[in-house]
Amino acid sequence: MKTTRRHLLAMAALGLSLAGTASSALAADKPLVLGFSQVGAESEWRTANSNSIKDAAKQAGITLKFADAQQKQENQVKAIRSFIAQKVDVIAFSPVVESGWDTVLREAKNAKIPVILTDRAVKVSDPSLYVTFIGSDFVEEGRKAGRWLVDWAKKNAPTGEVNIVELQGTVGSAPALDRKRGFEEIIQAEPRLKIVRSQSGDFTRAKGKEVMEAFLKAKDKKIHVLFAHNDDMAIGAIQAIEEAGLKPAKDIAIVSIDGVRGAFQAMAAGKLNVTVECNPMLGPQLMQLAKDVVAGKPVAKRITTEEGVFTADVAAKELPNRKY
Ligand code: GZL
Repeated sequence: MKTTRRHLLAMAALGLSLAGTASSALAADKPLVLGFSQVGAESEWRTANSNSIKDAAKQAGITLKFADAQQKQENQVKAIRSFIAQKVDVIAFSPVVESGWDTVLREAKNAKIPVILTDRAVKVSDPSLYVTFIGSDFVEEGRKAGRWLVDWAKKNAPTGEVNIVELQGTVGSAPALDRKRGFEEIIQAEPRLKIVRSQSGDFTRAKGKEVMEAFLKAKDKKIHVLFAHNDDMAIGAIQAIEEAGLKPAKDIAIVSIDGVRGAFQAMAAGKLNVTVECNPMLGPQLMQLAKDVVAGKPVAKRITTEEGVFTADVAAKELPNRKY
């Protein structure tokens, strides 16, 4: 059969279009590249959060570019700019503080790279600068801590002043601002419950111990309760309380937040009264969100995680079940 020139051209065009489809299909099959800027490695919670993200990326077949900012905002800005230069498919980050992100997020938007917030929120002038925020409700975590303390005071200090010292998280961070807000919202109903000293321990054990030592040295007010914005600072404070010759959870009641393994061990040892859970295992949800966002699927603007409250009496039983 004589093959006309037109026929050959048609076959060539068909071949090209198939190759084109094939190459775009191959392109579609190339692993999604996610650039992730992590706050740092300041606490047990953060370590569990990072492990969850790394493990989930492997499971999901996603190429993860992971940058540890050592709790410095300028390092996160640098990392995000690097991800933009590398033309990653999607950027995610846990912002160390709430403000100062508009410029770099606008650069990502101009580069048409979607941004997912995990763990902590940002305050920006234009909410379209990020696609979605997945993380805990820190105000509610603060309320839960406050509700536990109001109940504890009714049973253990039914009359008189209850002096509280507070170890705040990183200055300017969403968890520090919101946990304080939620806690104060609840305790204000009980004027006897007073925060007499409050200072940042930057979410670390070392700083938590150092600030608690200073609180204990002050001696101007008897300390009845410690409210710590995370378990690592509470564990550092427990060391300071013991070194001062006092019994943690007995001479000074301690309410904390995160629910890390170290907190369960402290509760089982009778040194911590309660921890409010803050779930760091965001990895699997983040990877699904990254795929959905890149595929152009609609995603909720705000996704919160379900969390509980764990008191010392259940710690030993619960410890084997803890995933972080
Ligand atoms: C909370 C997270 C906080 C933890 C701390 O989601 O941002 O940062 O409570 C961690 O342990 O350092």
